Amino acid sequence: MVLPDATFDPDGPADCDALFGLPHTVEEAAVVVVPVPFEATASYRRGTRAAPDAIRKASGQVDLHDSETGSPWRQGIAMEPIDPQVVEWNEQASRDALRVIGATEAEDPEIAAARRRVDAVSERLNAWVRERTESLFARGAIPAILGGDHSVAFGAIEAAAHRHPGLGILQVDAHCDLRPAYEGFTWSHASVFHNVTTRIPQVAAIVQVGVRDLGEREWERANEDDHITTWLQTHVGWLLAGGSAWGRLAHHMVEHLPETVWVSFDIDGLDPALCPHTGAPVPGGLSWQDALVLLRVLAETKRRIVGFDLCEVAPGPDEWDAIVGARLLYKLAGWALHTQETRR
Ligand SMILES: [Mn+2]
Repeated sequence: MVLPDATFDPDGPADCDALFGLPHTVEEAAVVVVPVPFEATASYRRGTRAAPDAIRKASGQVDLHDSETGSPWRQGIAMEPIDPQVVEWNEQASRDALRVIGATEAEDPEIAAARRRVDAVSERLNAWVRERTESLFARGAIPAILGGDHSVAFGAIEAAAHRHPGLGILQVDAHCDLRPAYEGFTWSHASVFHNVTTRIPQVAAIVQVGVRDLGEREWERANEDDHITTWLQTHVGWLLAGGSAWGRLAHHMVEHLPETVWVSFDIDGLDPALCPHTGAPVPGGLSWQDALVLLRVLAETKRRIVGFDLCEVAPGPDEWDAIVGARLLYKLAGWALHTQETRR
């Protein structure tokens, strides 16, 4: 991919509102970010619907030269405009979901109807995300889904797994997201990997890193299911305290992944100092450097990142969460592009 405008200066200030200040169109870009400002089932704190816009605005500050992945910007990274249909779905389903979450009478038929409406909107959203992802794969682009809450990853993973049967998923997350429905919502953010493992047989392996908040049944489930490898942060912390090195552990972590990988990055997998406004923050988590090492190990062990999602960033009153999100988005795009080249 060559730039349409040879006068573009990657070291100059970003002088436009485009993602990372880049001049590429969505049609030209090798990585296409699909904004999904949807957070209907957010159960604790809201705000992730604002992430795509906030990350785009913060992205102008990201230096385009990356010491690890080179100059990923050259191949083009662009963000699609926010689809007003998604905004409408979010408003509609959030209204219903808040009634359900606040309800004291679980058997109330009106509440049951509201819950069904949330599930129905989530299904339409899943189909929309799947279709967007499929069309990007079809033209050879790398899809990058930008949430919203973690539920938005489902349709994209479905598309990726159909395109690449035997797909592996590297999930960075404070939570397992293995609950069979949460607060009654089939498509809850807390159920996304329950839905992936029960509905997408083409997914061969899930490796969960950063996990430090999970239910009893989730833990049983993670242990029973041969497809799932869960690295508890307590266990990792103990290994580190005993003298293990993070880089070695990262190699063990990716060992269970096949060659073709989707990265599902829930920002709450990181230390909450890096994402203080996310919906369900938990103390502990990966440092910035830990996360970068993990991604690098994934790439250096010859895995190919076919696409990724970044979810649960909530900008909050200052821009910090969005700044971290924008930098992580650039790293993910950089490694995804890098792994296409090294495997070609
Ligand atoms: Mn999650």
